[in-house]
Amino acid sequence: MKRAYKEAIVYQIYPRSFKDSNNDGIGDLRGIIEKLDYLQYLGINTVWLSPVYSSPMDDNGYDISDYCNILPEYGTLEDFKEMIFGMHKRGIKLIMDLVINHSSDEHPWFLAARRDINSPYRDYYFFRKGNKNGPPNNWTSFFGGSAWEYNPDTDDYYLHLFSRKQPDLNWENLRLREEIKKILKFWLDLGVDGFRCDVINIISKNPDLPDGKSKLPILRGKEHYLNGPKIHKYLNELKSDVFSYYDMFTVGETVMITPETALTYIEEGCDELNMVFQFDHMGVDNYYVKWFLRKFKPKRLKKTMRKWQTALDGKGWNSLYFENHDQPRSVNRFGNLCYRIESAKMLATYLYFQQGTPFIYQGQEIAMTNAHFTELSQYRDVETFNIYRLGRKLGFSDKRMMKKIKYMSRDNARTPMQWNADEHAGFTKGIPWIEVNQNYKLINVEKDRDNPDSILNHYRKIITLRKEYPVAIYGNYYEYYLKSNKVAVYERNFKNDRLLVVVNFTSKKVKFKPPYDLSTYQLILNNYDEEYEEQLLPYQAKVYYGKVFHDSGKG
Ligand code: ISL
Ligand code: CA
Repeated sequence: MKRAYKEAIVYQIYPRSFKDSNNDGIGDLRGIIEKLDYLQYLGINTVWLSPVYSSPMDDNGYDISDYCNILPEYGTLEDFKEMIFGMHKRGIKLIMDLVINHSSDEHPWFLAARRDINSPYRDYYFFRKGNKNGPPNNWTSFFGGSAWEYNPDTDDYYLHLFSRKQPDLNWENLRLREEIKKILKFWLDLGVDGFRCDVINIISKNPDLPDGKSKLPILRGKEHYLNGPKIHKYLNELKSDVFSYYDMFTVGETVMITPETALTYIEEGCDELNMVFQFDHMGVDNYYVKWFLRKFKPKRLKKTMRKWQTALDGKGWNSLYFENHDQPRSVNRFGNLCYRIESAKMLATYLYFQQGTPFIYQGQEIAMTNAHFTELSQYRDVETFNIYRLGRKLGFSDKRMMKKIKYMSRDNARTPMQWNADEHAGFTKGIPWIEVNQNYKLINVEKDRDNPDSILNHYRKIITLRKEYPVAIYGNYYEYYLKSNKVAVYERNFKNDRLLVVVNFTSKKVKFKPPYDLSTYQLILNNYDEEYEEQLLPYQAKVYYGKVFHDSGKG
C-alpha cells in the first residue's frame, strides 16, 4: 500500500556533533540551519533529530529535564521554529527524538518525587524499599551495574534502566500519560512531522518488579519489561488520543525484538507505530551483548537482513539502517578500511535497495570512520565509562577493555561531522566537545562534493534512483546465493519492473554467475567503471534494472 513514510529517506542529525554556529565547540540549531542546503543537495526528505530538549547532558540529551524547551547550548524555541520552517521550505520533514521511558533526575517531577513520599509526582517513577542486602530486586541496567539507585531523602531506591541520572517513568500512572500526550501535542502543533520513540518497547514494566533470571551482569530482569504487559494499551492510547489527529509518522526503537513481535506493533492496519528499529543485524559481530566481540561474517549479516525482509514483506515495513549515534561506523564493522571507498559504496547499495525506509546517519554519506582515540580520557560517553569500570571490576585487563571500547564505543559515531579540511574539520572554530577524527583532511564533505565518483555522490545516486524507480520502494524481496559468504544477490519486483542487486562483500575478485541472462537489463548503478559478466571486483556493487513480462499461463 502506498504510504508517505515508505517514501521517506531519513537523515539522522546528532546535534552536538553536526555543526557549531557560535564556536563554543558544541553543535547547535543554527548550525543545522546553516546546513539545510546541504541536506537538500543530498536529496533526503526527512530529518531525525536526536534530542535537543533541556537536559543536564548525562547521556547527551537522552536525559530530559524539560520536554517543552530547547537546551540553551543548542539555541532557543525561536531557532527551532526557524529551523523547521527552513526544512519545510525545502520539502524536508522533521522527526523528533522522543525519550519517554525515562526522564532526567533533574526534571522537576523527579526532584519533587525524590524529596517527599507524599509528592503527587512520586508515582511518576518507581520508588521501592530495599531488601535486607540492598536494592529491591536484581535487575541490572543497559549500561551495566544495578538498575537501582539509593535515595537517602526517603530511604529507598528508584529504578533506572539506563544511567542513574535517567530514572524510569511509571506508565501505569494515568496523569503521567496525560502529561506525555500534552508534550507530544506541543511539538506536533509546532509543526513537527513525527517521532522516533526511544526504547519504546520497554515502557511497560511488570508492576511486581520480580527478580530477573539471568546470571549475566547486563540486562538482568529484561523478561519483566521487554514488550511488557500493557505496552499495546499505552501505544494505542497515544495513537487514538494524539497520533491519529496529525499527519505524521513514528519509528519505534525496539530492543531485542523478533519480526513476529515487531509485527504486533507495526502490522499494517494496526499501526501502533509505522516501523521499528530492530537490532538483529547489529549483533552479527558480537554475542548477546555488544561487548563480547566476534568476527564479522557477511553471511550472518545477510541472514538477519533476509529474515526481516521476508518476515515483514506485505505485512509491515522495515527501517534500513547500519549506523546511528549508538553504533560504531559501518565501514569499520562491515566494510574494509583498505577499500574504504569501494566498501562504503557497496554497503550503501546492499542496504538501501532493500524494502524499507532508508536511514542515513550523519557522516555515513562520506564514510566517516571510528574514532582514533587511545586513552579513556578522550571518550565522553557515559556508557563507555560505565562499561570500562564494570569490566575492570569483573577482572578484565585495561588493555582488553580499551580494545572493546575502541571497537564498540558509541563515541565512534559521535566525533564531529567532517565538513572540510579546515582546522576541526570546519565543525567549529572553538575547541570541539569531543575530538575531531584525525583523518578529516582526507575524509570530508567538501572533498567528496567535487568528485563525481565520491561516496557522497554515490549516496546521492542511490537517493535519486529510489525516487525514480517505484520498484525500489514497493518491490518485493527475493534473494539468491543464500549460503555465499562472499556475494549478496537479491531482486525486487513490482508490476513489470525488476531490480537485481549484486554485491561483493570481500576484498578479492570473485567469480560470479548471474541467476539469469541479463542481456536485456540495464546497469543503473556500479561502483566501478568496469563491468564483467562473470566476475566481481573487490567490494563491487551493481544494480540492474529490467522489465519482466509475466506469462499469462496460457499457450
Ligand atoms: O547502545 C546501546 C547500549 O549498548 C543500546 O543498547 C542502547 O542503549 C539502546 O539501543 C537504547 O538506546 C537509546 O536509549 C538510550 C540512549 O542512551 C541511546 O542513545 C538511545 O539511542 C537511553 O535513552
Ligand atoms: Ca555552539
